[in-house]
Formats: sequence, structure tokens, C-alpha cells
Amino acid sequence: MKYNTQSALRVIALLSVAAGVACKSETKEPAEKAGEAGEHATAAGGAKPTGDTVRVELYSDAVGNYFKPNDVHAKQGDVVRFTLKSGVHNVHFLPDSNTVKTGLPPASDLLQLPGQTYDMPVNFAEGKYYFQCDPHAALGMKGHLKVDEK
Ligand SMILES: [Cu+2]
Repeated sequence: MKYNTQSALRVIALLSVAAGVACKSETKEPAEKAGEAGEHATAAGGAKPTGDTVRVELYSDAVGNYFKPNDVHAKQGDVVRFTLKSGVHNVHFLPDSNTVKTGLPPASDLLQLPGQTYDMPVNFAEGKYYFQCDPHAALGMKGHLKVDEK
């Protein structure tokens, strides 16, 4: 609850800033961001995955629907491997709930078979990200990914 409120305020603040920027220099900002994202992508893809595999499991059980852990820590170049343990879930880094909106992966497909995995390369700028399972977000199936520089 608390997070959602803060998150919403942050989004509103960001939109206000973005609107202000758009009026002044619409072409310059996106170009700079694209260039930066490109560099990160090259660095991450160029080196053979020296990064770690960070494991997260997805559950539906007597406890509820949840990511385990739901507070995830990774470095750029790592891969986060989401493994379905029970239930049916997906992984979605919602742009509306994240301050950084570029470079977020699209929502994953639904994982339906136990053992099924979704590997997500960590190509994110450093920072803290919110993700959720779309079918169970209202039931609290949410998590955070903190990304550090390599
Ligand atoms: Cu779910």
C-alpha cells in the first residue's frame, strides 16, 4: 500500500518533468537515452556471461501466490532465472510502476508447467525496479529487483 502511493507520486512527478522536457527539447532527450542504452547492451552482450544466475521461484501454495525471494539483487550482466514451482504465473516489469521505463523487458509469457523457466538478462540501468505477476498482483504477488553496476 505504502509503496503504491509513493510509486504513484513518483510517476506523477516524472510525468510532470517529462512533459516539461518534451516542450523544450523533444529530440535531444530520447537520442541521449537511446545512446546510453545501446552502450549498456553492447557491454552486456559483448562479454561472455561472466555474470551470475540469480534464481527466483514462483509459487502458489497454502501461503499464497508469491515470488521467492521477492527482494532480488543482481548486477548488470547477470541473468535472473524465474522458475515455476507451482501455479500459473508471469513476470511483468510494469512501466507505469517503474521510474526507469526504457529497457524494461516485455511481460513474460505465463509459466504453466512446473520447472518451466524464464531467463531475463539484466540489461537495466542501475536502480530499483518493481515487478509483479499480472494474474496475482492484486493478491500481493510482487517483487523488487535491485540492479547494481557490474
Ligand atoms: Cu502469479
